[in-house]
Amino acid sequence: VVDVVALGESMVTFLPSRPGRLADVPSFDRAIGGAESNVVCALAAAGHSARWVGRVGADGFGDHLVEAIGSHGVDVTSVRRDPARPTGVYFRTAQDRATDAHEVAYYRAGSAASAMSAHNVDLRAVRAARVLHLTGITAALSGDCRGLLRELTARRPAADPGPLVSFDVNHRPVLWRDADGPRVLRELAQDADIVFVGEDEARELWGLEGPEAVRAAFPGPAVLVVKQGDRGATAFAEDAGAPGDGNDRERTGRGAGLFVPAPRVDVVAAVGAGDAFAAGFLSATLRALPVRDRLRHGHLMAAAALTAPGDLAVPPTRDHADRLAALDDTGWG
Ligand code: KDG
Repeated sequence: VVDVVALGESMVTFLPSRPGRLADVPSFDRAIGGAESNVVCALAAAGHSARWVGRVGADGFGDHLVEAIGSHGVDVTSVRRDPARPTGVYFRTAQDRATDAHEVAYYRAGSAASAMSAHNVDLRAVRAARVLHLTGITAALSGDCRGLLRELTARRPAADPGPLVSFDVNHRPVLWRDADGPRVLRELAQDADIVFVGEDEARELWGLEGPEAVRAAFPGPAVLVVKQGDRGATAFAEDAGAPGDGNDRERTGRGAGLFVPAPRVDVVAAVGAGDAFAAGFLSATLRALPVRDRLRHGHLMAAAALTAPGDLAVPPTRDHADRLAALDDTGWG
């Protein structure tokens, strides 16, 4: 049993050699992306045992993904190759300094990963973990992928529920070819144990304004984290620490959320920051740290990703992160 398994589509990512519109970028550098594998790569770097489960094509890009993700210390032995479908790829532009915008071009329709289902994925490898991390991106890929996520969230036997299910809503509007996104993502989030959602996503998807409104609409997950951009994040956690363990002060219960500001950083590229945040929060959760520290470790990992051009960044070592997380509030925000 590993600490964390993430299931989802990884893609070869092409990063622009210079800023500008997609139409004008002359060449691209190859990197790797994929929200779920980003999370396990960061967790492996933080010293956790981690596995990525997915499908890639029987092609050179698939070889590259398996090798590159494996080289981060992630177990890739359960990744399946699809001889009939290609590995997904995507291109993006640099983040515009004035507007924060960037362009993304996905080439992933009909990819090997979009054919993932409960019948062609190694479910034993998926369930042999303390935490299973999933995202809403997978739900947008196909009906089969959606069914697989439902299988892993809603259809857990009460007697043997398996790993804690972590779900990052990760709304990617361009990937949704039907209008089901808000409903499907709501159901998946409601059935997960730990949920990450951006304040902006909650507004766009469900018209919910602010962390308290999100919590009221999502009573299901034991832990709900609402990310509030560069300001910080609010966590609602009913299981934060055990009575008498010194964490009582952190226990926020159903009512109140605990807000922790984010450190200020000069953003190079925001892509991947949400994944890094989830990795930091999950790392601290696996170490049974108090909720405040879970949020701080999320922010620290996110800061590393925000200041790197690719989707992945080298996170601080565990010792370094612990020292930074222990700074009092004056060191934050
Ligand atoms: O969160 C970062 C991801 O968005 C990126 O790595 C690519 O998985 C990806 C996607 O679907 O956008």
